[in-house]
Amino acid sequence: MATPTVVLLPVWAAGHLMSMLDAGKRLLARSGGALSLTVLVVQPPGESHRSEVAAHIRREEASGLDIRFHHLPAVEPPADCLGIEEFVSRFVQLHAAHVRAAVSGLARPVAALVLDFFCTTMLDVSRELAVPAYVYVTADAAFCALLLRLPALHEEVAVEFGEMEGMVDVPGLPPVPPSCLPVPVMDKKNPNYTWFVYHGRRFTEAKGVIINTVTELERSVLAAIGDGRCTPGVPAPAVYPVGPVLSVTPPAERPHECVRWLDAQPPASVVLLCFGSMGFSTAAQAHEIAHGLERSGHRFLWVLRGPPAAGAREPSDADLGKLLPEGFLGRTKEQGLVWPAKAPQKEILAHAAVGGFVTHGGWNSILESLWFGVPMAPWPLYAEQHLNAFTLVACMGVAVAMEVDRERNNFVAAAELERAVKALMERDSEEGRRAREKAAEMKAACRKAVEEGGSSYSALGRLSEEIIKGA
Ligand code: UPG
Repeated sequence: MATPTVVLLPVWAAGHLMSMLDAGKRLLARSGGALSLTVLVVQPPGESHRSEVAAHIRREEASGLDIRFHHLPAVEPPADCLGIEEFVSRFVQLHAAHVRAAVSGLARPVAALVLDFFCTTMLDVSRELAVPAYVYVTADAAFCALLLRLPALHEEVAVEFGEMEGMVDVPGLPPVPPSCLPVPVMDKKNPNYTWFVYHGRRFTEAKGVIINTVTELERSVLAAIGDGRCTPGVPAPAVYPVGPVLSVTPPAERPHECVRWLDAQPPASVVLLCFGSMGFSTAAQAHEIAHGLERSGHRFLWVLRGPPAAGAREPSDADLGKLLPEGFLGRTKEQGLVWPAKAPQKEILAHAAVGGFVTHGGWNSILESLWFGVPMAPWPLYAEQHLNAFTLVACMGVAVAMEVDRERNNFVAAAELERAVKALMERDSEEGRRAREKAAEMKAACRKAVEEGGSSYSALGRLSEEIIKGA
């Protein structure tokens, strides 16, 4: 009989696609050849996404692993969407007939369907086809707990969360200040919010929830999900914390310019600033960052770029000159490097010269930082990043807090950045010392988790057995 296959349905954004593909590959390896992998590829809207996805697929196809890519027919994107969460959810929903046809037409027996958390509408397809379905959460368990809890919270909190009295109760987390909730949760009238409530409700219909996290990192919130405290009255979903799922590839043969620059810096002396796949570069904010860094006196590597969709061309020195204060690049020649394009973040975090990371707090960036034991100062911008910033400081203790003005487009003043960088980097800072120690502890925990006998290794084993049993 043909090897049963696990069908993955990822969304196309790099932070989702790569994470899910890697988790799938680990499952494949853990099954010892008992399972194969089929990836349903949604044709993403927009040329830049399409070529990025095509490049990932080419790389995976060359890997020689038992992975097949099944391209779904192109679908007209939904019109009149108010935000990205609504857009992604509706766009995926429009693929239902194609997903049904693809899954039912596969030559191999389908053992399970694994859906990105934005794809819960496809639980209907899995039910129709009687295929067990799992949800894959590319973010952390805290976010998963909030989503599971959201349908009930929606009933309990009559006003907007931003106007409520007191704190938000998410089992397994300390009381959450409403100002730390994810962006889509902050406006109940927005369809993005409605979609979050929808996905949270549907998570419990899945056979299990696979989370890219580590038990040792989020023990109490994982326990709260597992024992049903986040979903009273509904059977708790099985939880599989299988992280950190990161594709750490060997360094390039010819070291990247950023890495060569780091080679010349003392150990743990450089603060990295990098803001995810979308980048972040408004002129007003760039000025504040520049002043803050310069005044901090610490060495820095600043990845300064805007969203890739804004144009294929990365900013030139002349463009940078317009974004940065006059004379900044000249004055800080010895202190730092401003890199105006996508940088090899994992290689940079792996470098001994890096001692701290100012990050937008995307979950992949957080896991990469912890994998290399680098403490952080979170600067949340969008999606669930404000909640991540809260858990990094309040639960995990691996970061120093930085004051971000949510009312002003997440503005951080130069003086605040200077303070946070000093707190993060200076040897005699108590806050920094605690974050460094915790980050070192979590580095060890993350590495142990994926080794034989580790928590994530075992969770992946349980998942693989469960899927094989049902195949
Ligand atoms: N990266 C680089 N170089 C850069 C910028 C980014 O290599 O110059 C990489 C980085 O190493 C990481 C990825 O790009 O692997 C970025 O992933 P992540 O940190 O998760 O950020 P986003 O791409 O913004 O991720 C989206 C959401 C985020 C969420 C994540 C997972 O914005 O909030 O946690 O998806 O669901």
